[in-house]
Amino acid sequence: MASIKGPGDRETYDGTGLRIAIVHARWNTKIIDALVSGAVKSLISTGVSKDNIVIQTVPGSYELPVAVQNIYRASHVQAAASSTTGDIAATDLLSSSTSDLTQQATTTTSSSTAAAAVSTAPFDAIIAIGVLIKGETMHFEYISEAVSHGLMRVQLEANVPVIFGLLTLLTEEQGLERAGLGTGKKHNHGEDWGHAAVELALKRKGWS
Ligand code: DLZ
Repeated sequence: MASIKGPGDRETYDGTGLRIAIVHARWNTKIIDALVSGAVKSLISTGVSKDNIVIQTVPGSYELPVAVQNIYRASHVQAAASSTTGDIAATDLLSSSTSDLTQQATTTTSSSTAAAAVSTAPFDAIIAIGVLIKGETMHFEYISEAVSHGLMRVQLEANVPVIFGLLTLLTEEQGLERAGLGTGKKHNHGEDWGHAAVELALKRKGWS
């Protein structure tokens, strides 16, 4: 019998003008890279500008909650500074707070186009991506639970959508399948996370 599991039909959402952060762990890089690419691809497909997608990395999944919390806070600081000076570049966020490891989703846009497209508003949503693979000890259970609770806590306390891109895997093969790299039906969960970020970002604007 075919599986009934899946995200269901979704409406089409217009991500134009949204500013989205992706924070990802570096452990299990092959799977991570595919998931991040999937998320970026789907964000762009909805109209989010490449210049308004900020990517930060952390060593492992355990660091995701504190990184999400800080990048979101820093984006508010940047937005406030920008509204007084009017000319702070998006990348200044990085030096003002979480200074390491950030990159714009693209660096190839011409300067005039980038200047028009880059937003300095606080992030509308943040996608947290990590890949935990069960080993021989209880490590996996502790980190999975801590990160899940941590991300939920951050999104409720900060009132910003934090998309749960944490894969908790029993085998590497499960991860490859979910990143669209497996031998079965190719589906990249990162794409779902990008769409979820846009939908929640827009709905949150409507709720507030
Ligand atoms: C230490 C560790 C291990 C064993 N496995 C993973 C993993 O599968 N996925 C992951 O994202 N991170 C792993 N880590 C690193 C921890 O998340 C964390 O970075 C370190 O314990 C330092 O706090």
